Amino acid sequence: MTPSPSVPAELRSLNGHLFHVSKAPDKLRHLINDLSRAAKYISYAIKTTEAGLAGSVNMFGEEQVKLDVLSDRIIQEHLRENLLVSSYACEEHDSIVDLSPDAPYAVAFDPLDGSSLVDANLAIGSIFGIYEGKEIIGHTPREQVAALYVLYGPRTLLVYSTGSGVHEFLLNDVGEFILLREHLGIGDNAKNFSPGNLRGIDESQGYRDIVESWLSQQMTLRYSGCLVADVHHIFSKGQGIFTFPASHKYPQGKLRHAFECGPFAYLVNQAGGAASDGTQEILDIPITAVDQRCPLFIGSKNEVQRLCTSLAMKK
Ligand code: AFP
Repeated sequence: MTPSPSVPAELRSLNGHLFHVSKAPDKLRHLINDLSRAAKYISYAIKTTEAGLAGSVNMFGEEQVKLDVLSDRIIQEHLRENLLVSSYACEEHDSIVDLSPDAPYAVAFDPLDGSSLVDANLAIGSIFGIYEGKEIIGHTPREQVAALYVLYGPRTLLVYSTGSGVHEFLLNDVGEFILLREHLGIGDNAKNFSPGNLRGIDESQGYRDIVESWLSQQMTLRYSGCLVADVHHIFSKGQGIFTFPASHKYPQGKLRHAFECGPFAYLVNQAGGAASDGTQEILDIPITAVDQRCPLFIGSKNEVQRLCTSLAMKK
């Protein structure tokens, strides 16, 4: 839903929206504001550094820190300084990192999803899932108190939910995230499909059948290789399905449960869509390890259901 021009200015800023519309608890609001601040630095770094581009060196001829490592450092610095985070799990570390022991939140994040696309200058993103307390391991994504992602494309967008709808913000020229659309919804039926790991069709007749049915229905193909961009496409069009099944190459799937599948399952669920690993809702799969992976089928409810049925009928 596009906000009417009469929406008061204080409801259009990310902070104002968190406060007045989502009524997020103060500490959660501060944490999300800090994450949005980290995202601004990452957005700037993506535009201004050659790091990650083939053969990139800085003006002194030194090899530059890769953008995914830099993004990780930027987020860590923001998490450390606010004293709101007890621990975090992220793609760049094998185990949980402890911060302030009595702090109210734990954060799972992927600092730069789709980093292999930097060379190609395609859209990339950051993903965050927020839990109350000290632990991430042992929780299910349903227990998140908030999730958000930032999409660094031609424009930088931030999409968040604290459990009362999904809201989209645009980073403007003066460095503020300003409300673009509120209460994003995902319709039950898909017209677009985003099929990851197509190798899976040789190993699962059920996956082959569903992909062939999408082709025969002349559904629209949209696949970029960045989960953030591909699922944002579903939010933006209000329908669609993204798939990434397991296969011989990725026996448990490729996508990480804590920082990719979990936060998106929370957001898509808030928008009326569904997310499954083929047999159960992603929201109910406990997080058992930082590097846990799972298959992901996410988007319009009916299509996710049809896919799960097809997978169950023909292995
Ligand atoms: P990178 O961060 O290594 O680029 O991986 C991105 C990703 O985890 C996710 O964003 C994509 O949906 C998925 O991998 C794409 O995988 P394929 O390149 O195998 O299609």
